[in-house]
Amino acid sequence: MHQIYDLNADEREAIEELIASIQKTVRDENELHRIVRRACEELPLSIRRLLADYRAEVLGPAIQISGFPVDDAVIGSTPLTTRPDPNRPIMREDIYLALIASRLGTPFSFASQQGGHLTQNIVPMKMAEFSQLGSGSKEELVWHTEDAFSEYRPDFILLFGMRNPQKAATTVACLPPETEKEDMEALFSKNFVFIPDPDHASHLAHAATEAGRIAHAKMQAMLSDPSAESVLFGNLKEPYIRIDPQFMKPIDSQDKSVAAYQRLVERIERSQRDVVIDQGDLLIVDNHRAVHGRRSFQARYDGSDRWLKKINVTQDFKRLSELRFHERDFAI
Ligand SMILES: O=C(O)CCC(=O)C(=O)O
Ligand SMILES: [Fe+2]
Repeated sequence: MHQIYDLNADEREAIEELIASIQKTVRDENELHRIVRRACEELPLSIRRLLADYRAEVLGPAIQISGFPVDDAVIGSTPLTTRPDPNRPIMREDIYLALIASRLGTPFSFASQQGGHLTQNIVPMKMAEFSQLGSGSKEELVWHTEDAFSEYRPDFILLFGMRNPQKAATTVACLPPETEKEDMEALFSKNFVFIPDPDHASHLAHAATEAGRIAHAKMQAMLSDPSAESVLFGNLKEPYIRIDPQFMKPIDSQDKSVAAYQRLVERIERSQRDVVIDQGDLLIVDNHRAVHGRRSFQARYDGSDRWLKKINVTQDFKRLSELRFHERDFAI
């Protein structure tokens, strides 16, 4: 179900040159966000065509672009924490992600995640070992729609492999094709509420900045007064999906959408596929057509752990403008 595209030598060279020219001048993430808007037009034509087909849903809900070179020594050790770091350098891998993301829409971040950095580190953290967070490891991260609680959730997420010595697998599944018509119809019922996961909700409680305080207040409002939503939406023939079993609940437990939901959960459980995002691999997931998760793995916490970088993409940045009060132009 997921198509793999291997970069050839010419494409690699062209991308390297483009990134090097950006890296020479770029001073901060706001500037990077602006530069890639135009610079992404200089990606090789083959890549732009691939992304155009993917965006238009000619291709499946997940694609992989492999073969971006990563120098293990240059990237240094795997960060031990996902805490925001004001001195974080812009790495060539960040630029690569931002360039590809910009051909799919506009990259953005949540101010409530990792201080709103444009790209986010997914690394295991000891204190989150058993949690349902990206920084967990010992527990399987149950498959989900990314940021399912938010009406501003990304249209696409990009996951890039900095290193993955444990070969820990990401999982991907789409709406199982055998889902019965009756269940499909029932799942259009707005009978569910979604709850922000702790990654968004908790760590801003003591935010020092005005932006942090506003972001926290927004999350609290969502927790106390969540809106009623459906699992499927869009076109009944080819619906989009919004589902996160760990962070949602039904409003009316007797409604037939609940049994349909339970059947769907079991089918997705059975149909998910493993994808090992290895060093230099970029997995792109359509957040309305597929869910993703992660198998459990043994973390080491010694700087040599699995390390992914993630970037969110929205196709409608205009819609986000009412939430953009952060010093980072791309954060909501
Ligand atoms: O680690 C992975 O492969 C996926 C992580 C993830 O889904 C998340 O952080 O939301
Ligand atoms: Fe995720």
